[in-house]
Amino acid sequence: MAKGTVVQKIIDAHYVAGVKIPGQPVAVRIDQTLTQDATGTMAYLELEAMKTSKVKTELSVSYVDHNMLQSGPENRNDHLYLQSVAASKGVRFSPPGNGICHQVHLERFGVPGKTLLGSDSHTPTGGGIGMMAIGAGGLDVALAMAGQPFNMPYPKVVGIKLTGELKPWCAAKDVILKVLSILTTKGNVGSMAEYFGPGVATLSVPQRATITNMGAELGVTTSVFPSDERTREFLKAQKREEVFAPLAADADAEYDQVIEIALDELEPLAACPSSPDNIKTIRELAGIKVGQVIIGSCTNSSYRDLAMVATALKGKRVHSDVTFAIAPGSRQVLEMLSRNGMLADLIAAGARILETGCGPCIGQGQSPAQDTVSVRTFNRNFAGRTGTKGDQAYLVSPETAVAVALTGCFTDPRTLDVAYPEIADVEEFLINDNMIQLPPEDGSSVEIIRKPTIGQPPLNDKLPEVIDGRVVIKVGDKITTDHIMPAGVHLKLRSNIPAYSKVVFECFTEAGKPSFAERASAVRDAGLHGVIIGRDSYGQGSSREHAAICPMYLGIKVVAALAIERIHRANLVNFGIIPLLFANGGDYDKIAEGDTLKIENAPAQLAVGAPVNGTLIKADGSKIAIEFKHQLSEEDIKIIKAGGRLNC
Ligand code: MIC
Ligand code: SF4
Repeated sequence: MAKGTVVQKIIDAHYVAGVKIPGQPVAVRIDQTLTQDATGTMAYLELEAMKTSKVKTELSVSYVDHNMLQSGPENRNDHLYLQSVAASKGVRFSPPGNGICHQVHLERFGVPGKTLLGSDSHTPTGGGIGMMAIGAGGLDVALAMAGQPFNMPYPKVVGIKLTGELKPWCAAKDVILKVLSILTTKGNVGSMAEYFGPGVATLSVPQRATITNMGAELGVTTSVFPSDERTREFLKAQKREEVFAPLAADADAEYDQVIEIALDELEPLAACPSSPDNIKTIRELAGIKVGQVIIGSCTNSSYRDLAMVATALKGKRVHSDVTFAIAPGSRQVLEMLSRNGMLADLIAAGARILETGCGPCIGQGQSPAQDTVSVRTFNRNFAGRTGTKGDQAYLVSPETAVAVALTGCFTDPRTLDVAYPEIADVEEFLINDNMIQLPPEDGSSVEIIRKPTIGQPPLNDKLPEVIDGRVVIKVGDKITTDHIMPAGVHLKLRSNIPAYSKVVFECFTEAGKPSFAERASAVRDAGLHGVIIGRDSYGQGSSREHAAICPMYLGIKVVAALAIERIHRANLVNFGIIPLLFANGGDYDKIAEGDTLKIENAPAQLAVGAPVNGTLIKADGSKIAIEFKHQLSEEDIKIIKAGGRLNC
């Protein structure tokens, strides 16, 4: 078991209850929370349902960064609700235009050694500044705002030892892509990643934040860097040196697993379609024609990244077959680039400047043409996430993106005839917090604005005695929450569960055949229960609790798979859906869509560590006994029996 690690020190300092043995439930105090608009409306509706008059955290911030297209009134309706509910509950509000939650939080609010819970899976960005920053479903974040501790399995700690120093044109993004090629996107549930070793000091906070941000794709609970002199310098440059606290693992710290990355041996890499762990070197891809390059997202839109891009492109013009877009991570970044002239260099080079926000990363515009290659500095390339069916999205560093933009094809940036722009740490960031809205001391008289598109989170029924299930869908490995609950053009339905539910598993709907929503509703309306069958690593990716709420609304009672990812599993529990695991992996093959899965005495069978026995009834009437296991805690079981947390 890990000892003397940064992870352990932060948990110790926030420990509330539980057993400090890997895999055992442990509860930790949460100092800060963040929400973003696409998950935030539900989170604050849930907070309201808890009758909390004022948040109990040291700091809570509500950001608007995802849904900003405003085609139709829904987005702005959400913003108004979020702004007013923030004022009423003691939450700071960062309005549209101020930046991506993770980037702004790192710049303006992150504090080394503190805990941060965010309703977005990339909350671990804060690990770059030495926070224990964890992504969770909106309901868990609402509970943290209400003063409840956060429950998680006590983690195994994967130590990632960094040695050497990055060579020119090799980037922090290549570090995390390398880690993804080793650890992959599956099998890391219940672990945390901790960076250590002499290479750490060679990386600035924004570079570290790129690495911890995309650690989300590993499926680890979070990733964390120590807090050192580079951290102090970053905070000083943000005029927040007073919150600096040093934090390092002990010299004799022990990790559960160690991997070593020699920074000086790295070369430019890409995550190829359609998984962040499908890694190749840029050399292998060299020459492939590219139609679109986008630089941005919470992974790679810091001042350092965009200053490097602007410097490399100064006086040049991007290739005429490429559309080239930039989405700056925050207003601080955009304002600095605009005041020092770099924005003009980018525009002159042919960049399309997008609003500061998530934008194309979540399919809000810039969908690529069919059968063309899109190269992005983002963190996710799940199939269809760009908004184009059959898309070919590659994830790269800003350095590689520059080379691709200039040449119109995959090009190793080290072969460019351009001097590598070494970007020194900023000594003084431009501080302008005038968009951050502080809540009044007493928000009780603030009127909360609820336009008609803001619905209430639906409630589930109590767990029935007998689950008379019908398998509504059977899917394969690595099903992401983007498969389950698409974003893109549907993102604006986040506050309207009945409407959003219609597109659950939309990517699997075959032309002319009933959709998942129609099939599930038919099962529900017949008084039966819906079942989803997944294979390995079900529910990867985002924290969107809609991937549980909408199936719940459609009558799903059980998700059975070989493995279920952490945040999604917690969301299922929160909304009263039982996350079961096959005791014998081979049983997966015996099940077909349309089969009946009966679980008798369901509440009595659900007990900590006990198996759950079900009967599979095939179309021909034959019966097969199926044994399931689960990792539910006492508390989880109580919640499921009640039909979800909102009923507790
Ligand atoms: C994402 O990157 O997938 C998102 C959109 O930021 C999600 C949150 C959401 O679905 O609203 C995430 O990462 O949690
Ligand atoms: Fe936004 Fe993309 Fe980051 Fe998610 S991954 S928070 S959509 S920028």
